[in-house]
Amino acid sequence: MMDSPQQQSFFTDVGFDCHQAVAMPQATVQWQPSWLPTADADSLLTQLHQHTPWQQLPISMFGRTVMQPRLLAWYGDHSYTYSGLTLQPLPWTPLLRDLKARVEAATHSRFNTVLLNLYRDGSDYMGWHKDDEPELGSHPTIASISLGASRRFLFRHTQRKEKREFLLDHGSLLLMAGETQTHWQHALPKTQKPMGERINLTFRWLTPFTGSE
Ligand SMILES: O=C(O)CCC(=O)C(=O)O
Ligand SMILES: [Mn+2]
Repeated sequence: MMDSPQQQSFFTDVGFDCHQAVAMPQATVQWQPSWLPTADADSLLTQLHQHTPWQQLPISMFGRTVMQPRLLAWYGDHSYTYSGLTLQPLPWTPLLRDLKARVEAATHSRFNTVLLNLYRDGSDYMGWHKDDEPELGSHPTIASISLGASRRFLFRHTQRKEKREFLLDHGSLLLMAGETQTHWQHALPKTQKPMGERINLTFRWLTPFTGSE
């Protein structure tokens, strides 16, 4: 389905590109700190904070059901199933559709869904995982935008003793592509430091099952 043309953008037209490659074996990662101009990042943070129907949802882990240590919202064209949970999509808002177009232009990729995570403070976190659900395909391209408090984001290789660390600042763009999800896990650890809110958006391309494969 084609996107409807945007009459007016929510964002400053700065024509940026995401091309700062990070040297990581068996991974394709690009990183652009302060990708969004501060005024755009500020406005996006305020609007998403206020207008998103944030939910705290349970997750199955090792046979137990616990609440996820963050709030989330799922938007786009398809439902998403992970760790025993199926998220039904909310319809694209003009703001998210506009941001998607910006991210697509900067990363030369296409996305049909976005996961929003709200980390209320330093005790909200995301544990070690790969984004390797079958609907994402074998080499998913995932574009991650961060807003609000800067948080540490870690990668660890699944075979080698290698780690990488990024400080995901307000307005930054991190792109994970190629074999990244095959060979590396990532996490957003807890912190005891006093920490404000952070919103993260991960744009993804999902190919839903047809049930006939
Ligand atoms: O909040 C982040 O930066 C990471 C989020 C993440 O890894 C995910 O939603 O799969
Ligand atoms: Mn992830």
